[in-house]
Amino acid sequence: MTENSDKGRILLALTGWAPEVWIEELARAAPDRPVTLEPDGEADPSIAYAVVWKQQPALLSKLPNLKAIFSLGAGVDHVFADTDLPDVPIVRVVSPDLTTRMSEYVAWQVLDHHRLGPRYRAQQANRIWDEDRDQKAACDITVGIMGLGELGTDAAAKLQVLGFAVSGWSRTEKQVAGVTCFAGDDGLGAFLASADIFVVLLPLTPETREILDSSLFARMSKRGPLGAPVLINAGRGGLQNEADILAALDEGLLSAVTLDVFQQEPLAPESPFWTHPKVTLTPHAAAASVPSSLIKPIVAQMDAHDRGEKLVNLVDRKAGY
Ligand code: NDP
Ligand code: OXD
Repeated sequence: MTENSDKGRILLALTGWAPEVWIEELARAAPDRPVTLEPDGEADPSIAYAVVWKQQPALLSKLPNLKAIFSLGAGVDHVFADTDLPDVPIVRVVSPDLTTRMSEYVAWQVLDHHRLGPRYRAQQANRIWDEDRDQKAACDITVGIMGLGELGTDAAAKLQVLGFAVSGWSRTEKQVAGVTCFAGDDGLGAFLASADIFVVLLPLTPETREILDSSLFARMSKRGPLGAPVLINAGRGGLQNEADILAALDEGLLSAVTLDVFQQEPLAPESPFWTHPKVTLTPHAAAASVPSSLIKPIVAQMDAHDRGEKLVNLVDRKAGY
């Protein structure tokens, strides 16, 4: 990893992910762009681009010739956790592979709650044969999606194919086929009253931090066929107030939750979420970033940028996503 290149080097900065497969994929896609692996590369003038998942703070701002930062996640809160960021464009992941994986996860979890998966698994564990003869139809259930972006709109389309009614909530006004759309603070109350199962696909920003709290749960509809609402959070752990979720489950304000993301990851062994009977959890596994799907488009963007073309999937720094 010492050779030079006219195109400049790529800094690969990863926390918690094994680097080998990313290095291999970069070498395949960009043989003319040598890779430096963090923590090497400090202040290296030959580094042109950074490809990051939770980079070390204050590293990128020291690179004098950095042209852009590529996030290996769709979410970019991990990039902004570094408060000393250079003023270069930030590009995030928008990928059919990642989107498909997320919609699979959403469909899986919505169907699991709808078809009483947690209840029947508990019955199986206790050898109880007890069919619920009142199983609702999908069309009797409204799924409310918080975040109608790349992931939310695809999930909305696929849930409709399964027969669910879908509503959605976004920051700005949107029109999404077949979806009853609400936006902003003004639309939040009506949105919360509109659904039975809530799927959270929001980015973590200063506006959305701990938005999933007792006051929000109290505003969710309890008139639907499921009684108390179900919450599925595959966005970010920072969106949720975890003590409030546990209290809401115990008080019956929520009937069940699926959580893929947590305030602290990995989840601490002593967390009550592991064993709570109304909690289904997965280890931030809803939609993985896969090197063979993501690296080629990232390198294509580097090449396009070097030719003077516009970058796409840019992060809006002011909005924070
Ligand atoms: P997008 O940026 O495409 O969409 C974000 C959506 O959230 C938009 O509809 C946006 O509104 C809305 N939003 C943002 N801020 C607010 C707010 N304050 N109030 C209401 N709505 C708001 O993101 P993606 O769909 O690509 O990804 C969403 C998130 O999913 C990521 O940020 C990441 O955190 C998470 N994720 C989790 C994964 C996992 O494995 N668990 C994998 C991949 C992503 P508007 O349309 O008006 O801009
Ligand atoms: C992402 C993630 O943001 O994997 O893409 O969480």
